[in-house]
Amino acid sequence: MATMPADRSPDSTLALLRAGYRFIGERCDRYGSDIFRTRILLAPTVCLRGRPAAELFYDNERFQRATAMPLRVQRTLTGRDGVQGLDGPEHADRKAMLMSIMTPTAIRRLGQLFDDEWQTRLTGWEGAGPVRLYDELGRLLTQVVFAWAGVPLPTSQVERRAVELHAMIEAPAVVGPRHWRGRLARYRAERWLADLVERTRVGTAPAPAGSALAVIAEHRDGRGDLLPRRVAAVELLNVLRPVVAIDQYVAFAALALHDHPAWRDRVRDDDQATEHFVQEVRRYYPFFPMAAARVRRSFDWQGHHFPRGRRVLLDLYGTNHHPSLWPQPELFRPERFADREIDPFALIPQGGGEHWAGHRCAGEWITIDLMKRAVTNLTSSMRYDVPVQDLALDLHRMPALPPLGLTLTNIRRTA
Ligand code: HEM
Ligand code: MYR
Repeated sequence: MATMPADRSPDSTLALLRAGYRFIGERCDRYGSDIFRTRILLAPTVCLRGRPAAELFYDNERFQRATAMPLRVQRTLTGRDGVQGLDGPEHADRKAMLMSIMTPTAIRRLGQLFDDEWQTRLTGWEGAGPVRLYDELGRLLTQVVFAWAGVPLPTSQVERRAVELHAMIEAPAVVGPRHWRGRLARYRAERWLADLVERTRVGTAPAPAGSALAVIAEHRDGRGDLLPRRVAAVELLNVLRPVVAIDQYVAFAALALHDHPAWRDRVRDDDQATEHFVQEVRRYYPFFPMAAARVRRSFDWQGHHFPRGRRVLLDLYGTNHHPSLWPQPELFRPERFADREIDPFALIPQGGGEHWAGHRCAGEWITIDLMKRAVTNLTSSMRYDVPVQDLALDLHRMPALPPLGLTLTNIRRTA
């Protein structure tokens, strides 16, 4: 057996929370190895990055998701008993339910709602004071995704639900009040949505056919059973929450346009260039740092032993920045996508492998579509100034938003 480099420290949980996105990458660089051992949450853990590692990690025969996700992440970001922690036929059934919501027609409808709402809000941004893009997009996406998912939301509640969903997204990797806000937000949102699912089932809150609410409330599993309503609420939140999280990618796209102004002209009226730009935003900017799994059955790989039950973390950020996959990975260069196919194990900001058979993100197409629309709206229908502000990304923080969520001023409509 080859020796796996090992972290010396008795436990690296705090180091991980402190180091953030570079935790795995820094150690891989130091050890000269894309695999090393450490202890996280007091248990031995293997950390991996790179293409072969991603291919290994998404092999369902070797890894499972049951008990893989730390509880603090389940209690805030993902919820418990949802698709993220399922394996085998149960996962296939739940994932098929979610993927059935993501038809090309449904994605187009969501995109149309997004563009229409952007235009409506643009009227309000014109002549207004500074607009914090992250916060404003959070509210915009909340309004749009609730309407799309068939979940009733009075205008007066948009702000509250946006804050609630942001609280879940910002909570998993921090300690203190920000973490507890996320737990409370999830507790409240699950209760409210479980009640809505119940009312949909008995017919007092009917949901439009094909909407996420209808599909999830009415879904029957392999045994013909409805989902417990709390689990249905978790899955509904698995659609609502991450669509709102796209506001971070929109803020990152605006940041990239600011740092690389030549791309404002290059993306205008050019779908290919817009696509390359969006893919590079997904590759370059830090978002979901790592994915977690457990060894299902012991095996050996590249001379290393993986015992049954061992937790494994795959560095998503580090794989997207791996020098052997991405020449000059720290340069933002959308043109790198002009002459390369998308490799499902190399560009993995939303997980790798397959959508139906594996745990790859169910909302990847929605994310790309809405990001492209956002880039088009930012470049073709408006002009704005980016006032002096701290725009530095803080890779120590997960998620790594710029401090003011990117503030824009002097917004005016151009088309
Ligand atoms: C899973 C990232 C948007 C729904 C994931 C995973 C990542 C991810 C890293 C886990 C992959 C793994 O476990 O191996 C992101 C990012 C997004 C985003 C960065 C940008 C905002 C979305 C959207 C939706 C969505 C818009 C739904 C509309 C899901 C679901 C899963 C998932 C349901 C669980 C899939 C499974 O376990 O089989 N996402 N996602 N995500 N995502 Fe996303
Ligand atoms: C979603 O809402 O599912 C998509 C976006 C969430 C981004 C959260 C980023 C920080 C998460 C740290 C979790 C570590 C997981 C092992």
